[in-house]
Amino acid sequence: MSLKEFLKPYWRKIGIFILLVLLLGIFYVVSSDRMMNLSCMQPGCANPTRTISNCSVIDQAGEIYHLTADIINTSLGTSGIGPFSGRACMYVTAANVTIDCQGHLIDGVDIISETYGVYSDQFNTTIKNCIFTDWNNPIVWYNIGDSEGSISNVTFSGTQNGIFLYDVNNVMVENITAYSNDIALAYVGNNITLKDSKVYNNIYGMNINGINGGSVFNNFFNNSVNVIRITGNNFWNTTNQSGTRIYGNGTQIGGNYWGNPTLTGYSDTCNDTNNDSFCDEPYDALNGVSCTAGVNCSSNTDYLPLTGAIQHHSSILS
Ligand SMILES: [Ca+2]
Ligand SMILES: [Ca+2]
Repeated sequence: MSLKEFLKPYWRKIGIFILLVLLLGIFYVVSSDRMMNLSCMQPGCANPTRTISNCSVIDQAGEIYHLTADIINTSLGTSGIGPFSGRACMYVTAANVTIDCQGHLIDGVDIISETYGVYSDQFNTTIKNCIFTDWNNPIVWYNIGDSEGSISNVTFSGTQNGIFLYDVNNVMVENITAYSNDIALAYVGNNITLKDSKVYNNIYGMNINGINGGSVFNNFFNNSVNVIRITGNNFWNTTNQSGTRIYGNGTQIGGNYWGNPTLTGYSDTCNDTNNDSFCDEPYDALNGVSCTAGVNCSSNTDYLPLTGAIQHHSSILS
């Protein structure tokens, strides 16, 4: 009897066995890939990374983009990418992406109307370690709703309208350095936090419109007008707690340092009779005056304005 004849009664079973093995193999490949994706939601997982060295469409969801070179005098005009006549250097079209400039510069050509360093209308964009100059807006996030995104360690100057978040909620903005802009920060949205930032020598520091539940604390403001407009109800201090002040003496953090270029800002001149390096009276950020808690403070009051600076402001201005 040949082998073929011997196996003949079993062909059907062998076929089914091979089919099962194939199906199991496919299931294994699909499930392991799925597990990798799921595990990437855990802390410490390394998301896929890629490098970019020029203006780009950021279109791979979940990926980290590392900028590896300065982008100088990038001329966009109508040949750029993104919305509004294509005037974005980086145009984010996918969710959950990170742009890490690694300290590199994204520089435009003077201030041309409607030019953007980074434009995103996507969920959970992260922008960090970037320097922007010469844009209408260094960063625009537009019509995202719930964002859950963050902007950190970003410096920008020589821009017209600064960081602009429009109809964007739940954003963390921290460790920002903004100077020599017309407006540094403009928001329309809820639950946007600004902390640990230096906002100075701008014409206007902040323009907060239609926002509620925002938190603004441990920032240094030193602008011609620190807050041009506020609507809604927002927190202008965190609880009195130990921490590193953005500026001045003191081991406790709380509210913001309210300076101005002539050294006559509220934090520059307020009373601190108990020497705790907080102004003795709250600062009503809406009306730009001191107020008495429980009596005449608006719903936009810094109850722990910082004071106790020992240096001239020039020590913090870079
Ligand atoms: Ca330039
Ligand atoms: Ca005090």
